[in-house]
Amino acid sequence: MKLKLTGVIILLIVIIAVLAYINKDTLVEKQQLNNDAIFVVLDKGNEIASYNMDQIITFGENKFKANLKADGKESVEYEYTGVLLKAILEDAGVEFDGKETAIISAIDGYVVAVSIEKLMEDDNVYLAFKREGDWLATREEGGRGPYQMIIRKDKFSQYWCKYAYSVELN
Ligand SMILES: Nc1nc2c(c(=O)[nH]1)N[C@H]1C(S)=C(S)[C@@H](COP(=O)(O)O)O[C@H]1N2
Ligand SMILES: [Mo]
Repeated sequence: MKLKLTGVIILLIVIIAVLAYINKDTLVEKQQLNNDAIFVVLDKGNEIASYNMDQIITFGENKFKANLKADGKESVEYEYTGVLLKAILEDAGVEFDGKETAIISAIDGYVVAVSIEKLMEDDNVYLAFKREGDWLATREEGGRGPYQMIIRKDKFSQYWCKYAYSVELN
């Protein structure tokens, strides 16, 4: 009886160790996926700058709260980490004069337009990469990242852009 119990305990320890090992590998892979995630700035359809996650993070890891309203669900407030979208555009050296809208495009073909007036506001239009301290999962993983454009002051999130890939001023 005692021997049986010891056997079960050892088996459980082995299972836990294997699961921890597998999980460690997926964490490393996830980190890699996030590092490789690219966000591009376009001008008249041409790529003028491109950033990976390491470069995006150099614009600051700003924490802010915003309300995510998933379809058919109650809205939930989360703490996101991201950079102001305008900071990326300024770094890329885009011309703001005479432009009216920022067009954010996603890998699923979704496109969101944000007025330049809104884009230039303090603490509003972000490119987020973490939620509650964790990297945003990719579309393949069932997430909304690796980059998600978030309009912090919006009461609901229908004008946000999941899997954001590029921005262009028009
Ligand atoms: N890339 C992308 N972003 C998107 C959408 C989409 O289909 N693709 N849907 C929008 C809509 S209609 C809503 S309500 C919000 C929230 O969608 P979710 O519930 O899938 O998070 O994301 C917005 N951003
Ligand atoms: Mo929606």
